[in-house]
Amino acid sequence: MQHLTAKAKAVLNSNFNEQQGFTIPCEGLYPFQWHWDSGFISIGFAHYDMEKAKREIKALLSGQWENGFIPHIIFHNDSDTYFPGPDYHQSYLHPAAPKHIKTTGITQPPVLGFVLLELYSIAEDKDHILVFIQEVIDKVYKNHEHFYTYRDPNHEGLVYIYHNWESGTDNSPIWDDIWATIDPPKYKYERKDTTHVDAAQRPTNREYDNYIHLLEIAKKYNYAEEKVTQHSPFLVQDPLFNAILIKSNESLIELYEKLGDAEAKIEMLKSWQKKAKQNFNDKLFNSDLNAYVHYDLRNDRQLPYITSSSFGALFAGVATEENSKKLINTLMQNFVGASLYLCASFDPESDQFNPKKYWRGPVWINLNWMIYKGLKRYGYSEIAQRIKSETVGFIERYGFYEYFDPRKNIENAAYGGNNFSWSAALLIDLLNEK
Ligand code: 2M8
Repeated sequence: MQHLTAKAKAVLNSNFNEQQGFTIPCEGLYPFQWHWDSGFISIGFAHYDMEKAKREIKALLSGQWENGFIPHIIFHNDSDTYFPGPDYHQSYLHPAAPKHIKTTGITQPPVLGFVLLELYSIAEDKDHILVFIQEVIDKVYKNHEHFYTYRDPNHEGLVYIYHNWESGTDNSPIWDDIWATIDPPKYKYERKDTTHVDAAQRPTNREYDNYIHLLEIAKKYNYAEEKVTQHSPFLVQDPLFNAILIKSNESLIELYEKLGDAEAKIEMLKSWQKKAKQNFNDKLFNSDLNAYVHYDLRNDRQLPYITSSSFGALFAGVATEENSKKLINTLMQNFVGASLYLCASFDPESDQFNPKKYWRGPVWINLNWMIYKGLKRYGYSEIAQRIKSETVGFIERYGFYEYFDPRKNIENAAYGGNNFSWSAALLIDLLNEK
């Protein structure tokens, strides 16, 4: 296994931009700094190069907007291998966007809170890492404050996303129900992703029209959050996004308690947590499916599908005892019972399950990592060990790919980009657990 860790480090090191201090997810396909990728990447670095782990986070925060918003991509560099790039997004339309650097105007799952706690746990010199955490923690707090101020119009403690790219699970079949409510124009643009990866493993052109359409709406209103709330056809309370926010709230509380002198912030975080945990269970649990599901706030309905995002509730510790048991049964029946490796990104029992296509079925290492931690948290050690060894198994067999086919006995089960950073980073974490 030491050999595998060494290979993982080589992947991360070669994707690290020494001059600007950030790591690309994957050469060619994703040539900039992505928000949740960087969080996971930083955890990998923390095991062997804490300075890089810190630089990664600082580089991400250098793109934070004045109002606390943290964008989904920070464009430290130029590149013509990706669409849509910095010139398309035009973050300058919003007055709070930084002047010194270009970013997008949409966000991604807020991983930084729990990432800081992971860094603390991994660090040997706790005092030293606390100095760094003290330096950045208020920025992360401000980001959470931004979510609860602008993305929770009904004050439920559950925040919405307004773009599928904000979820991180880009072309999940979940979004098909939203696409059915809109009819975007056929835009003219040149996709780059399908020049790097087989188009059969990526979203369709029509799906890209939807993605661009949502960005066009946000740009039309200069990324003003209140306007997006009024006008976007896509307003979704995503169980993974919210679970990550809740997990990060919990981590911030723990860290502020260590740092001291932050009572007001701790109180505020606790009050967000209380409301969030209640409504997460009341509103997002679907008792027919026995799983947490997405809620379409624009059309006031649950989107009744089981995805790997459903299991984020375990990672966050937000599932009640009763719901957690039902959720585990669902995992055992639909995902394990289907004789697949863990964990398919979409319900293998559904007609819309596609084991080869991006977020419509393949296994993703970051989701497996969170589900592994969640299973351990709830005391399901046997199934936790299984997901861990299957995760390592994929990488051992095929290398550091972006996503994998969950079916057993498939000849080539590795898809998307190769030398993919979070696959390497989280493998390092799994193999070097403390
Ligand atoms: C994928 O998303 C980007 C858009 O953000 C894309 O397809 O162009 C997703 O897998 C996302 O979760 C990930 O953060 C990003 C970079 O790895 O790629």
